[in-house]
Amino acid sequence: FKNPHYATGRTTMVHLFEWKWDDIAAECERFLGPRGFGGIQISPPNENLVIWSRNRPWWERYQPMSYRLVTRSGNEQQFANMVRRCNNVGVRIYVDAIINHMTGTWNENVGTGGSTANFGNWHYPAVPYGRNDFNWPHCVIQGHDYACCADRVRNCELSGLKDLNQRSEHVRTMIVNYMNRLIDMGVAGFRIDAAKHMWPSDLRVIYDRLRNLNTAHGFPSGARPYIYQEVIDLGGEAISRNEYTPLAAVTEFRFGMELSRAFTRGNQLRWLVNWGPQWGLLGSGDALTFIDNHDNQRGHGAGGNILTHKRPKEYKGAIAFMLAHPYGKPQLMSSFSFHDTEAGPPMDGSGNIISPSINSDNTCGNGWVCEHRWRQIFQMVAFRNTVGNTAVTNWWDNGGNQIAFCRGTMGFVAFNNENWDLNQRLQTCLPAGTYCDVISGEKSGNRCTGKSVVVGNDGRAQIVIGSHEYDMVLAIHMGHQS
Ligand code: ARE
Ligand code: CA
Repeated sequence: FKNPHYATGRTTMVHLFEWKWDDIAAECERFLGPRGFGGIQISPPNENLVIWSRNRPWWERYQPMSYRLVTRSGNEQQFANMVRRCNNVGVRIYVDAIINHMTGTWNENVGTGGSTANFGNWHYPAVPYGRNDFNWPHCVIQGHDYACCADRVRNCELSGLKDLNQRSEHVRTMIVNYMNRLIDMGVAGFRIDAAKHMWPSDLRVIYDRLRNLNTAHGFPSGARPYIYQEVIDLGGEAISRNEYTPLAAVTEFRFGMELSRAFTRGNQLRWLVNWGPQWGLLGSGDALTFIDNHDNQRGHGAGGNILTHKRPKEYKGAIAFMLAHPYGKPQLMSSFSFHDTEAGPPMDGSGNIISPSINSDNTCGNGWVCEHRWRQIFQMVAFRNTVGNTAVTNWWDNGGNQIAFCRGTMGFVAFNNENWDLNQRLQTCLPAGTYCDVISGEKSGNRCTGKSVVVGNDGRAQIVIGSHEYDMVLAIHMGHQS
């Protein structure tokens, strides 16, 4: 369950938060496929409670009403069409699976597919689930439970969301049927929402019953779905991420926390010389890595001082480090812009999501940030694809916040997070020639629109990153020789 089954040479996925299926299909064909992205995490595809009393917040999608594939993102046919079109251009789909709970109790009780529930009776006829499918006695997780009481974290409600009992054979069957239906439609794996709130022994039963990936969608025979479990473990928890790594991969929340700290000068970049398990991070193969996610970019979940698109220079620095360094399996966040942390995606008066528009410079409009279309970000995806499994070599630092390293003989990257310029002759490990920096520009014909870096016969080059430049990174690789 730890292999994403990306198409050959691809390494990175992006979370297209709240995108519609038709728009994702188009994005696969016009951008993600050609640019070498490996996959997409999509918002939950199953029917959710419609919450007009909060003006359709983004979090209504974490309130399952049934496993019917009808949401604001589209219906079942649109979903199937998206998966097929994305797989056709080598981009995999990973589903955000909410299997810990059903909706909380609200005055409104109609789902995005028209299903209803009787909350007082724990009755969800469209699945169907009834009273016996939930954990008893009824209780709600309190803040201090996270530090003391694993059983309460797993058997009580997460903020009032009705807590399913995954030991129930009926619950297991409904969940497995839902996930297998998606596998048959061609998805490559799942994010397991709120995995911490379920017993590992129950999750193991569920995972073991999943079918192999669908060979008609280009997966090798016998391929198991990629599973990454959402377990927030920043330390001091009754439940450890290590309880889940024997099952499948885990979201490594310490990764974004530490890199956010380093790139906001809370820690010197030079300490990243031994980035990885020596920092207390999970083993590389166990970790789904990211800077921000849909929760902590808006102060939900573990919160903290996480870098987001709202601090672009530091954010692009942290993202570039994530993509340049071999540790983990990286996931990019692609957001809609927001001020109100509860606000849903751009929508019209009827609650329909408004599609992103594509500007002439390839960035997005209509309220969509589309970090994945920022040149400094998508070109580092190509960097990661190009350098492959090569090792970090020739680490250099100035004893502070200027660092540089090679990836084998395939790529070289430098960072300047000081108040003064970086201007050094450094070993790039690349063959002699002229390379286009993929951060300040790109290769156009056989010239560079940004900086050119001239590598001499000794592999060295003069590397310049001014402290007032737009970006703090310079990156060159074998794919961008001019
Ligand atoms: C909403 C309302 C609530 C209301 C509830 C029920 O905000 O006021 O009571 O509905 O009607 C998202 C939102 C929630 C939202 C929920 C359902 O973030 O605000 O509740 O959708 O609509 C814990 C969990 C972790 C979880 C985070 C948010 O461990 O699994 O909280 N993250 C996932 C998703 C979220 C989603 C859910 C789970 C629910 O990514 O987007 O919630 O499906 C410590 C602990 C962490 C804990 C954290 C915060 O750091 O270590 O484990 O995270 O505190 O409590
Ligand atoms: Ca639970």
